[in-house]
Amino acid sequence: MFLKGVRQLIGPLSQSPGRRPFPARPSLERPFQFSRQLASAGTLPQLTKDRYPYVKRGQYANLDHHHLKYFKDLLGPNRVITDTDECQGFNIDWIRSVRGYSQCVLKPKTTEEVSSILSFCNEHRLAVCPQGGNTSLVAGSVPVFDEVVLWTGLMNEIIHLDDTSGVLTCQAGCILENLENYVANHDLMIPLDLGAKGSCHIGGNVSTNAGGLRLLRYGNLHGSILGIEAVKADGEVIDCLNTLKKDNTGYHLKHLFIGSEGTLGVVTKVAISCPTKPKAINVALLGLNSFEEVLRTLKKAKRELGEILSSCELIDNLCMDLVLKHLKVPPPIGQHNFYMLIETHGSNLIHDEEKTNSFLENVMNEGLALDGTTTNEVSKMKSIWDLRERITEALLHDGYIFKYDISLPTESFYSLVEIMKERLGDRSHRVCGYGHLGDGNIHLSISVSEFTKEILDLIEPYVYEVTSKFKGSVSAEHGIGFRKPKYMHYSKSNEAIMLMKHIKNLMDPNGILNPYKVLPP
Ligand code: FAD
Ligand code: 2HG
Ligand code: ZN
Repeated sequence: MFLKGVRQLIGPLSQSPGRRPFPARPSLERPFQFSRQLASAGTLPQLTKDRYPYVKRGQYANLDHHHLKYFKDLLGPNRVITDTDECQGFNIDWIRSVRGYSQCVLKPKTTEEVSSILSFCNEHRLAVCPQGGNTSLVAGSVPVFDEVVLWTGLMNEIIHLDDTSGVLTCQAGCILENLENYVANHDLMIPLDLGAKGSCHIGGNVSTNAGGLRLLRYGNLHGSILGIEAVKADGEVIDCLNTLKKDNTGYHLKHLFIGSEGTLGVVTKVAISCPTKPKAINVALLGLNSFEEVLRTLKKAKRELGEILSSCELIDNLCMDLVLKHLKVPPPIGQHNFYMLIETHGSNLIHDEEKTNSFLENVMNEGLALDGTTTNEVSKMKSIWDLRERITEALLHDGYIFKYDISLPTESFYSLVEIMKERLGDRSHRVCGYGHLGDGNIHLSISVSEFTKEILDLIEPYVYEVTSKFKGSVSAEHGIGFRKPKYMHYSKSNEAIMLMKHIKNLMDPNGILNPYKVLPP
């Protein structure tokens, strides 16, 4: 449905084969095999140990043939990967910014196998890097040195769906998009959606407390994950696989595993509460001149769309130019400094459509938006969403990318982009911003021709100092991973960091789980 007087989308925007296919993780049918080949193709990123020489390997054992024999006896030869080429894809991150040199990838299928692996590694002081879809944007999912990779991709069983309560129980290695398709057949939806959903695993999502495109409406995983089963570093299985909405029996241990990025345990099963699938979805794309107008439009969207607002995203002109060029599609509306993508989820198509159209009419009449289009046709909504979701992929074609995933008070949301633009001048290709405006979460991206220490030093820690001055968070949704431990103090007190270290020592006294990640040294 298009609004009278508003520029309309003519035909499909994009001939791209689907919503998911970004280069390193494109195929739903064979998400793993294809991605690993691509991850290891082309020029290799510098080894992490050389690029970051100040990070020293811990006192862990070196893998030997006794260890390998144990793993092969446990899993069989086909689920223990030692071939250097095959291991490569597990050693390199999605944006190809780091590279470990693990010589061993383990592919368990059951909780019991994970338990045996961890118990053995703990006893023999072998460091372990848990890995799901390897879409981490903070280099959390790949080894820094030679940690054994524990890949969850074969733990992909859906265990149970209660279609009355909406609770889905599954193994941690299920691909998010597969879960979404599964529950959609039962008129339910997964309360989490992100551009990497064709590759990322639900266990990875839980371990990073992933946010995504509709957090504004459906909240974060601390709310929707009802239960977790996880294996501690010593192999002990912690069964908190609760499926009840309400359960106040003591400490909620599940929260320790949500967002701890594989440093406290390996998540093996999850129970997630799935809302009813919306019957009506509408999408609007607006073009605006200034950030001030963006803020006023956001406020209006919250007031006027109220209970049906499901997403409110921002794209700046530099990101839009890049993604249009990359997708090879014509611009859906005229060129503007800012674009807002607004989506509604509701149960009455006519009512929601009227509401969305009248919202667009109002913001245009008031001169807040200069241009805009609305639609509820599936292919057109997908084309609009592609413009937002595929920016990460488009940026990969713009050189080496420094990424910052920052929470800021909404009024300062775009300031960081402007400040960094000014600081870097012509030393960068592009300093651009996009992200989850409705949640105050900006993705600042800086592209340069190649990584250099000089440019890194110009950006960091300055970018985090500015974030801290604005009282923002240095990680809104991607986590801390390998990239940010030394900057955590910009967002957390010393006392809070010390308590985290105590919890880590209690749960993983030998520090075998995902070392060099999350906690500052
Ligand atoms: P991995 O990358 O494999 O691992 C992530 C971390 O979790 C690592 O520290 C790893 O050790 C740990 N881990 C993985 N599985 C387990 C397990 N079973 N038990 C314990 N630890 C485990 N993130 C967002 O929050 N919002 C977005 O909108 C978003 N969009 C993205 C779009 C693109 C194109 C890409 C490439 C990434 C995006 N991300 C986003 C980042 C990423 O997809 C998320 O962090 C995702 O949750 C990671 O899932 P994964 O299975 O790939 O985990
Ligand atoms: C998104 O919102 C993701 O698209 C990725 O969180 C952000 O590429 C990024 O920096
Ligand atoms: Zn995001």
